[in-house]
Amino acid sequence: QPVTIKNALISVYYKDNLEPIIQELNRLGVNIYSTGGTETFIRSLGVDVIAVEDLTSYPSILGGRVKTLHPKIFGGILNRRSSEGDQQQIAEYEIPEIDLVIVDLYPFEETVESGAGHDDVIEKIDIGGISLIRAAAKNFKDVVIVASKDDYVELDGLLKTQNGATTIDQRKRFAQKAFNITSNYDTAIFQYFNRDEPMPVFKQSILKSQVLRYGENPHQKGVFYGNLDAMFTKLNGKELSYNNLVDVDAAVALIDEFTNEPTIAILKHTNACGIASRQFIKEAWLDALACDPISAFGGVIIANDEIDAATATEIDKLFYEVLIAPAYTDEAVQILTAKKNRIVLIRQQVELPAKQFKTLLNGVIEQDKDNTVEGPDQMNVVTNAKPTSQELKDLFFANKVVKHTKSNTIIFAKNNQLMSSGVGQTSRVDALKQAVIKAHSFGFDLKGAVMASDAFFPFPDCVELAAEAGITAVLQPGGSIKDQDSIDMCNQKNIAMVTTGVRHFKH
Ligand code: 93A
Repeated sequence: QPVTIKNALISVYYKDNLEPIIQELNRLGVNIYSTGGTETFIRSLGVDVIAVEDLTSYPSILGGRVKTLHPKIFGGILNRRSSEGDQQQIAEYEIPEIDLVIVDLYPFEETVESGAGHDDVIEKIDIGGISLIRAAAKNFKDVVIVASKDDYVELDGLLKTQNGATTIDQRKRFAQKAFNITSNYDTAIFQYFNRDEPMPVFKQSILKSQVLRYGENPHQKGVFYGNLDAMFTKLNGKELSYNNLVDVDAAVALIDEFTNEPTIAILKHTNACGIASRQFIKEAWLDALACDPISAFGGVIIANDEIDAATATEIDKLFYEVLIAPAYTDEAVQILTAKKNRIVLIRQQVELPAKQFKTLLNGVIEQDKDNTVEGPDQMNVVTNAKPTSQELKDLFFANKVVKHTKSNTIIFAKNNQLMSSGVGQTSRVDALKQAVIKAHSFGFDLKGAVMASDAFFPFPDCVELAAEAGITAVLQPGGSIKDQDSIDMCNQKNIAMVTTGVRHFKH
C-alpha cells in the first residue's frame, strides 16, 4: 500500500546534497521537523521547518547528547498506522505521524581515522540518530528511512516520479540498507573499543558488509564483506552487482600482471575477451576490442594507465558495465559520465588478501593466491626450433593471460595482443579448436602467433592442430609422461616449444 509522505524528520551531520530533497519536500507540502544545525540549514534555504524542541517542548540537553530522544518523536515514527490502539494513543498525546526520516550519523569512523582524542571519539558515538534509523527501519511498513547520503538521489527520484508516495518494496529496500548502515556503525565502534586487544582471527574478520541488490541471479540474495570504498572511487553509475564484483576481481588480478606498458583488458564472465599492451592507451583499447568485439559488449574494462579524452571517446562507443582505471583526465570524465548506467571507477592501490576462500561441502577451503608468472628466464626450450625474441615476449604475454583464464584454456597471442582464446572447456583440444575458430571469425591470421596452455598436453593433438593453424611457438608447464610425443610433433612441424614447470589451473 503506498504511503504518501506528510511529515518528515531530518537530522543530518553533513548537510551537503540535501538541498534538492528539501526543495522537493517543500514543493510536496511536507512538514519538516528538524534538529538544531539541520534546522538552521533548512531555514537558510528559505523553507519552513519546525524545531524538534517545539514538538517535544524540551530543549536539546547535555550538550546535544539528548536532542531527539523523546516519545513524541519515537511515537511519531513507531506508531502502526494499521493499529487502532496506536492511533488512539498518538491522538491522545498529540503525536504527529512521521513518515520520512533522513539521518546522517555523527561521523564516528572519520573521527577515529582523524586521530582525534578518546573523548572526542566517544562524543561521536551517535545515540539519537542511530535510534531514529532503527525505529524508522523497524516500521518500514509505514515509514521511509534514508540513512545515507548515497541514497539521496534515489529518494529525490522517487519523490519526483511518485509525488511523495512510496511502495512497500521501496520502503523495505531502504530499511534493509538502513540496517546495513547501523550494523556497520556498531561494528566500527566495536572495533575501536577492541583495537588494542590482540584479536582472534574470527574477530578480525568482522568486515563491513554491503547488501547487494541480489546474488548471481535475481532470486539469490547477496552480500559483500569488505571495504570497496577503500579500493575504488566511483565517478559514475549504479552499485556494483554481485557479478560485477566477481568480474572486477578477475579484472584487477589480470591487469596487475601488466606493469610495463599501457594495457587494457576487457573481461566477460571473468575471462579476458580482449587485451593488448601498446605504447599508447588508445591503441591498447582499439587492439583489445579488436580481439572479440562481440563478447566485449556489456563487459568489464580495466586499464593500467590514465584514460585520456581520445581513449574515452573510443571506449564510450561500446556498451560496457564497468570501467576501471587508475586515473582519468577531466575531459575523459566528462565523456564517460554522460551515460547514467555505466559504472566508472578510479582504482586506488590497496593491499589485497594473500589467501582465497571458498565454501565447499560442509566447510571452507583456503589457498594461497597464484602469485607467480613465468617470464622468458623461466622458459625452458625443449624443441630444435628456438622461439624468436618477439615470440618469447608473446609467450610471456600469453602466459599472463592463460593464468587468469578458466581451465581448460588455450591462449593465442601475437605482438602483445590476445588473438583469441578457448576457455573453460572440458578438454584441451576443444579449447584449442574454439580458439582457432574464434581467431578466424574475427579475421586474425594466426601465422606467427604463439600459444599458451594452462596445463600440460597429454597427447600431441593440440600442438599438431596449432601448428596447422600457423602457431610457431608454444608454452606449457610440461610434466606429462607423454611430453615427448608433443615435443616430437613440434619438431616434426618445425615449431618451438618452451616448458615453464608451473601449472596455472583456474577452476
Ligand atoms: O547526541 S545524539 O546521539 N543525541 C540525539 O538525541 C540525537 N538526535 C540526532 N545525536 C543526535 N542526532 C544526530 O545529530 C544525528 O544523527 C545527526 O548526525 C546530528 C544532526 O544534528 P544537527 O541537526 O544539530 O546538525
